[in-house]
Amino acid sequence: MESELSNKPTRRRSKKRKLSKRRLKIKGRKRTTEKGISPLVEKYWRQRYNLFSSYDDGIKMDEEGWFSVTPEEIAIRHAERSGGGCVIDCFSGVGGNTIQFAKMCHHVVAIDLDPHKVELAFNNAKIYGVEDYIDFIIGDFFQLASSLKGDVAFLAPPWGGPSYKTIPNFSLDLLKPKDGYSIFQAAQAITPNIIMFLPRNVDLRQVEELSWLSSPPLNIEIEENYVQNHLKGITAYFGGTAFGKLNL
Ligand code: MGP
Ligand code: SAH
Repeated sequence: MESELSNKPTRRRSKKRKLSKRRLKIKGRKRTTEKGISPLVEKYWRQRYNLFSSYDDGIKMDEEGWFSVTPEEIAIRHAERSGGGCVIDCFSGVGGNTIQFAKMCHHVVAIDLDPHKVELAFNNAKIYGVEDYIDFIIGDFFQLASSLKGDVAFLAPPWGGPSYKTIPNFSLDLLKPKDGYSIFQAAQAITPNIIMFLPRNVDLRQVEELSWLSSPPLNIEIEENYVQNHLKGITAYFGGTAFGKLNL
């Protein structure tokens, strides 16, 4: 009876506990603002080691990079499926995918419209010691596509920001900077071996329709990508990348 009583928090004690919990929360928030982490980014910063296992070695990000980078485990999966040849990373961002392709493939061409992203990707590739396997290009994928050669084209375009998930059935028309059909068609100028990383709420019927843009239709395989049991995105593998590793 005595011990039961002593384990029971008195009103005063539980108030104290609540206060110290709140203090801890504020402390955590202070730490993230001190690091220049905006409230939008905080959630992704907490997942930083899932995004880059070598985060502490000097990885650099910007806001769009934080919410767009492909988690490392998924980027490894994409690289394993790419067959080891030359990969064109058409929207390379801060380099999450580019780095893993460079670790496993002969060569990578990494394209981004934003010069700052290319700087960040170069820094991040150096952290992983793979910068020599990558050609970094500041440019518009749509202008460059017809002059590019590669075994695989990798597409992880902007999804319109973190609010993408509020849409019940995400249409390919919502991809940026052009709709999914235009992005896919531009990639087909390079190769039919296309890997596309898409929102988990994407309209899968539309994704299948992309394979019909070719005659005969391309093989297609759709994969769900989880990190720690949390569905992060969908990958569509087309052409030779469907159903296993690409044979070169
Ligand atoms: P999320 O859904 O914003 O995060 O992004 P999370 O932690 O799953 O959110 P929760 O609220 O559901 O718990 C999940 C993953 O999608 C990110 O880690 C990125 O890899 C990818 N992603 C998100 N956005 C907004 C983009 C984007 O615009 N472009 C690309 N290429 N990938 C994105
Ligand atoms: N897979 C990347 C994230 C890509 S986010 C990673 O893991 O880090 C999408 C990127 O597309 C953004 O960095 C954005 O700057 C870039 N982008 C937008 N329009 C583009 C265009 N027309 N050509 C090339 N890159 C573009």
